[in-house]
Amino acid sequence: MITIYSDAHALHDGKAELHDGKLVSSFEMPRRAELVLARVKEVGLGPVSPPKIFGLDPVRRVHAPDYVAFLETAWDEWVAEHGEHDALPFTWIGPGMRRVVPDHIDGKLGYYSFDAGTPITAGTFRAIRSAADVALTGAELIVRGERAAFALTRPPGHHAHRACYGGYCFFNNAAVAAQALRDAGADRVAVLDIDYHHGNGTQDIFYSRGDVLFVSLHADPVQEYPYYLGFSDETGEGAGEGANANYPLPFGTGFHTWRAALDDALARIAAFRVDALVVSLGVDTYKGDPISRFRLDTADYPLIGAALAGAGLPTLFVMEGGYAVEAIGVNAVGVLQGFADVA
Ligand code: 6XA
Ligand code: ZN
Repeated sequence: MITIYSDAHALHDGKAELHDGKLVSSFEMPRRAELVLARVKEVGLGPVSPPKIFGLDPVRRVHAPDYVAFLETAWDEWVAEHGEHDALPFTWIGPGMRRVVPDHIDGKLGYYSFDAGTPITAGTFRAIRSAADVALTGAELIVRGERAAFALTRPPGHHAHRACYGGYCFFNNAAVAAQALRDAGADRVAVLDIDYHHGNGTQDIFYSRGDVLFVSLHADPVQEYPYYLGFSDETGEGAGEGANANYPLPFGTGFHTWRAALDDALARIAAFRVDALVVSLGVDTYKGDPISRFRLDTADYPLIGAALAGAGLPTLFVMEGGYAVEAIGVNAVGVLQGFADVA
């Protein structure tokens, strides 16, 4: 299986995030992707290739032009106002307030975001542009007939909405890739999100569309971030009715329960008859993850990969979360090895 990787991800290197009422070191760090890459090489998963440059047009297929333009200049606007430290929002639009884009960068940060855990740094825009290119390069491999590819994206993407960032995510790499697959001729595509957190951004981007099925297994939003989306009664709307499925699972979920939900999700994907599958691959379901509360073990990840291969679909893996850095490589690549062993 080919891995697409660029070290441009390291240009996004946040110092701190608001966590449990304190500013703490960012969980989402460059070392995550470096360790996944090291494991890809260690086990000989396959070749590692740099991304092609696609530019921002394919990004704007799922993100609003004003949002992309905001991200492009946000750091410079922040530095002009506050100096060269990470940009974090501190206020958001509450009920009864007006949705008008402010002139001031502090207002813009709140307007285009939904949390205080996602710093914008000097190199963020270059990193997220590169991550989108990594996902698009992986999608192109699938279009050209590869059975599978691994887009080693960082920062992650699945929390990013059409015009809103949060949850360490700016451009929704999986959504950009799914849209690129559609634009290259796939009639129907599925995005299966197995990260611990609900992929609220991906769901929202495709919610009223019948051509992209979104299915997500995640911690129940009554208990866990992102709290305000990811419930089981969210089934899509309009043309997208029936093309969205959520499997919220309680704190403490172990592999037996998780696997049963995966089998149900895969049956749903089979019934939808898609031409390609995008997997939002988060391994923050791991029992040792510092910000998560599922109980999956390292030995479970190859079994997940094997189950995914059983769907028999051209499959693009797009990296999302996972913060137990000493285990992230073994767990993420374990899924890919499990897939490759069966496919
Ligand atoms: C709040 C938690 C962010 C979750 C990021 C993640 N700071 N999403 O892993 O999949
Ligand atoms: Zn996550």
